[in-house]
Amino acid sequence: MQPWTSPPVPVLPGRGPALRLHDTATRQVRPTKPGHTARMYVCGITPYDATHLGHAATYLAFDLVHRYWRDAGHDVHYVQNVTDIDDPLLERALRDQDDWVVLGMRETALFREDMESLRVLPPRDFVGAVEAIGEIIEVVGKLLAYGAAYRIDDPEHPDIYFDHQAAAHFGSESGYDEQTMARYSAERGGDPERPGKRHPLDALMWRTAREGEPSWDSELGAGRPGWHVECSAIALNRLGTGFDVQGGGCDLIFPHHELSAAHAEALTGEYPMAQHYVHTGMIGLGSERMSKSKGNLVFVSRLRADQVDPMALRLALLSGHYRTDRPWTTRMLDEAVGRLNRWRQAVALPTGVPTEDTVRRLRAHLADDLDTPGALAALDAWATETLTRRGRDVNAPVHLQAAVDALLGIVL
Ligand code: 5CA
Ligand code: ZN
Repeated sequence: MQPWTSPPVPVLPGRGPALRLHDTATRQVRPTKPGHTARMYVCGITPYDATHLGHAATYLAFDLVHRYWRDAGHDVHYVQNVTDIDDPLLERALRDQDDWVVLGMRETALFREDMESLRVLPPRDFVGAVEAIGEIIEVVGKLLAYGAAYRIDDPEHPDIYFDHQAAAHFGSESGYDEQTMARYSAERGGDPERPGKRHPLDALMWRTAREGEPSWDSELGAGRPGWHVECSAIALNRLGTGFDVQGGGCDLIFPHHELSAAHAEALTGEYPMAQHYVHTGMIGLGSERMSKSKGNLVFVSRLRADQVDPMALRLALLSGHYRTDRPWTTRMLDEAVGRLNRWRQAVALPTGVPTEDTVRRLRAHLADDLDTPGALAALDAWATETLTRRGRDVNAPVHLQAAVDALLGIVL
């Protein structure tokens, strides 16, 4: 798919420390150690509805990773998928008497616009499941041949499932016990009760054609792909195994990322698929998590239509730490507008206090598992000082603007 257009990114003098991120698999904040090319895969949208603030917060967190690595001199190979064929898309299309292809295209186009408005750097590869069907078929075929996948004993629908015991490290990504896995599998798109499976946690890889559903002909028989194998195939074919970061919201820890990693292990014989599994907290509305299935959504596009400054929205979503579950409130937006105004007033002055120390602190906070509250506080301090005592550095306003743009993606 065509990704969106990249905003320009200023190049800053100097470097910060190595980026440390929390890894779900080891439950530790550990340094990332990318080579010249840093490799990141982030799970993309299922385009049956518009981008809400939860999605936006998640992609903003990984945008900071992208930006930090670039600032550290890395070339970043960023891959993101679009789950443009899956049950929720088909269900929504049926409900609204829409064509599922058109629905997916429309919501993906809106997502691109939303990401562009928020100045999120685009992935190098933006890949729809439909355009990756051939790759997915190949992966499923190999896993069948290796005995890591099997057809269930159902003459009408002999779907193909992954034998989760084929991956020696199954369970190591989430660290969940079997009971927790069973619960999440039932809640998050799995089918533990499906008769004919060898084990309730085995995951669908290829769903044979059903009346009224789209399907693709293949040597596996006509059908459509399961969800987890989509991300394994798309990631491995572009990044190889052992890539630096696998990302997404914490709702994807299990089963999605566990199974994607297990598919990769069974396929390549190598472990781990990713050096860091990085998960964002959930944005809520009121007391509930914002989710398409609950319908309690605030859309980025709606706020844009209401003339909300996307930079204020970006700042509001970055004001909390990415790993904390946090509710969205209009107060967050009001505070971000106030903060942005102060910063803009400060950089509009002809001189300011020198920025070296502020930029050093900004980088240090970001390197510390994306401590955005700390990073914003460092910038607040610079703005307050500049507004009260002005400072004499004629380059300070321009330098600060460049740093805030490059590292936080905010244009003042
Ligand atoms: N297509 C799959 C991933 S392969 C999917 O989960 N799509 S999604 O549209 O449901 O979500 C897109 C991304 O937003 C995922 O990384 C998901 O974890 C994240 N996300 C969804 N809801 C929230 C929320 N309330 N807060 C933060 N992130 C969220
Ligand atoms: Zn995914």
